[in-house]
Amino acid sequence: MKTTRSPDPLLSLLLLAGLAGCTAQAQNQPPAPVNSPPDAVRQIHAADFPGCVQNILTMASREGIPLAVARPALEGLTPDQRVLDLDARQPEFTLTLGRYLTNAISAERVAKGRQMLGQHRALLQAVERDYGVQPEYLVAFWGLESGYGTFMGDFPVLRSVVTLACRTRRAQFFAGEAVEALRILGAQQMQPAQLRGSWAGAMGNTQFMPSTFTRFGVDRDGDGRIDLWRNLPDVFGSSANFLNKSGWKRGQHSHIEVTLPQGFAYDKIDLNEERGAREWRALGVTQSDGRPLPDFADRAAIAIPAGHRGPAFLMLPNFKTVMIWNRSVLYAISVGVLARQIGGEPGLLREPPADDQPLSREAAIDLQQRLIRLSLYTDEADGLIGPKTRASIRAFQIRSGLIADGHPSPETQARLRAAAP
Ligand SMILES: [Ca+2]
Repeated sequence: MKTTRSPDPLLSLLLLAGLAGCTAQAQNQPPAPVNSPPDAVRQIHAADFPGCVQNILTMASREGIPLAVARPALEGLTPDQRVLDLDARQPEFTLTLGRYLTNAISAERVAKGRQMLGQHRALLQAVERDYGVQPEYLVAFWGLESGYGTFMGDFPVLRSVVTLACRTRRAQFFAGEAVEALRILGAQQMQPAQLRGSWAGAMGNTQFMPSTFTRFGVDRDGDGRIDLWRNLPDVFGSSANFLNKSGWKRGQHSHIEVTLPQGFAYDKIDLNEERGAREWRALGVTQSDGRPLPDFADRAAIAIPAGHRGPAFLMLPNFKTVMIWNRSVLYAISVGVLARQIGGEPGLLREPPADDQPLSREAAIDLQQRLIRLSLYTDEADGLIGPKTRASIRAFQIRSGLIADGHPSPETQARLRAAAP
């Protein structure tokens, strides 16, 4: 999660980025919910703000956090209106792959990433030996999350997550985060004012939520504290530990850029359409530089987030691990593309089409309503381009003689407007 107060444009755009209903809000959510008594959670919203804070204090106490830590930290806490304003900002656009990558991966970010890789090589290689995560991937996460430590957020995290717990619908998640923030204060002997992060509670160089910190944080330099703000051994060790525990496969990339042959059957492209290397090879899929697909373990799906005119990505097992970090396909593509470039490879061999425009919520609703008029879409026109909408677009493309990639390209939108005026 990110603060939108940062100078980096990616931060605000990340909040708006969505594919298949995924947003950066999911970042670093723990695989399992924090173990809290559900009755306390249900009661959280029933009370006014001080009462809600009192409920969190009760939860923290049940979770074994000393009252001597929790009570002074929560005393007199008031809601942070800036946090509520930022939380109320709804996604206005579905970002295009091209726009997302432009914001995530600048030439400067690649250059600085290569510089950081050289500068911290010995440390990164030691972390790789212990956790199996390649140095260029750790640097890529670092670059995307905080611009290599240049924007980590300056909100007091405890106040942010208490505000979100007591004043939004995600009470359960953020109350758990508040308890974990209190646990950090006790274990790390920190003052609430020292625990700084994004408006939504993500902290330090790789923007860990409090629960991610307490579950996966590592004191790698052995000074007795986990410092994700200033200590790079702790930052890299903790990030690699998270990825390792989330299933990272040692030494493997997260994606391969691939080329699909002329006349490819695009109905085989879906996040759930997983095939083995031999099957994809038999369908004519190659690496984008023309070499045959290498063997890979398990099965993998292909993503074409900019349609058939844009790049195609074979999503290897580590792609799924990146999506545990942040459940956005575009984020996961960005991590892999940036990591490969930091590692010395060129960028994408196929650029996203330049004429693809971000789809506003209104334009997406309009598109869905036209599909409804053609009896190709039966769900509610909600302005979210998910799997059902893409399947409907695909059906329209088939009956219009277009390549059926399910992508709302400018041509597909124009043909749809003509067919359903
Ligand atoms: Ca340490």
